[in-house]
Amino acid sequence: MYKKLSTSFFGAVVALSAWSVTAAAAEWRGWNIHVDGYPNTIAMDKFAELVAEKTGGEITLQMFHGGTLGSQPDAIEQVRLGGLEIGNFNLGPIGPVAPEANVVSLPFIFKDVPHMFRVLEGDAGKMIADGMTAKGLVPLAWYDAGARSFYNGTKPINAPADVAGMKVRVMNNDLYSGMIAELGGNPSPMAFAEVYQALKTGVVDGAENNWPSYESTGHFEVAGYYSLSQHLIIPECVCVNADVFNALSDDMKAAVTEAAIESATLQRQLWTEREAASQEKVTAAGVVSNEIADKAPFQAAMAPVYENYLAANADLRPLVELIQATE
Ligand code: GTR
Repeated sequence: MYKKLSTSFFGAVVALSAWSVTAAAAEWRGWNIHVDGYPNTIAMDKFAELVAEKTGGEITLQMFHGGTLGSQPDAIEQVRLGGLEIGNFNLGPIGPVAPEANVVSLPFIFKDVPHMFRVLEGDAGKMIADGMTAKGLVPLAWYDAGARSFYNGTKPINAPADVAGMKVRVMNNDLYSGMIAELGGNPSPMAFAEVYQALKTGVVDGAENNWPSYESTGHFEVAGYYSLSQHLIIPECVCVNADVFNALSDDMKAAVTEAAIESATLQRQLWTEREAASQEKVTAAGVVSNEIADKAPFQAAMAPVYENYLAANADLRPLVELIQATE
């Protein structure tokens, strides 16, 4: 009798806890590499707030900023595998995982930031998003990361010959290593968090990034020449684990997507402001920046980078051409 009672009691407890697991709010963990006050950090906090609000508390998101949960390539793997639910990622380190997404890492593929957003909103954007989704990352919205330019501690860069012999940090992606090699430099793939020290100690001579990251990381303190090559315009995503997203009801999917899109609107406004503020700040601190009058030699030098990408991904030629044909 005692045994029977306790078994059924135990069964009831199991049933009850199973019920409460499904009914309980989902708690997501989110990754972001940037510091407090950075446009992406503010926008991801806003996203967390909107997710809770729009899902009526059914989904809550705890954000971990400043790359505290690991490097970007590791975090991308974590979100793909479900160790983390969501992240704000640059498409640069996603490229090695999803070939369609790697198209945005072809140097000079976009004319400018508005062109990039027009592409993302069209058929090419859908192909990129589908390619990422197939690899376990659903992009809910696109963030702005401006244009990336070269910086170093010794001289302004005006022509590819100025890059020759320079050791330049790049993000983890063979396209970027190829890009530096074609300019005659030595590429050094490295995690974002290590770049300041590497520049300071001369492990690398230079790096490349947009104005806000050049400023927020303090790289401008140790590499005071910023040359506006604008060779890469790479979008960023709010990316969620595909299984987590696909398990949501349609209402919940819509709520989370809406929250991401609203956060992107905020991020893009803040981005424009921060680009100007960062440029002003580093200039006041003594940074010497220069326009590059003739970018054609940089663009011409990238032909082998395109050829290699297309040789490895022949099926993606139409995607490249679609982007190039997009007005
Ligand atoms: C920043 C970007 C980061 C990271 C970083 C880097 O502009 O927002 O996600 O990719 O560049 O250079 O590693």
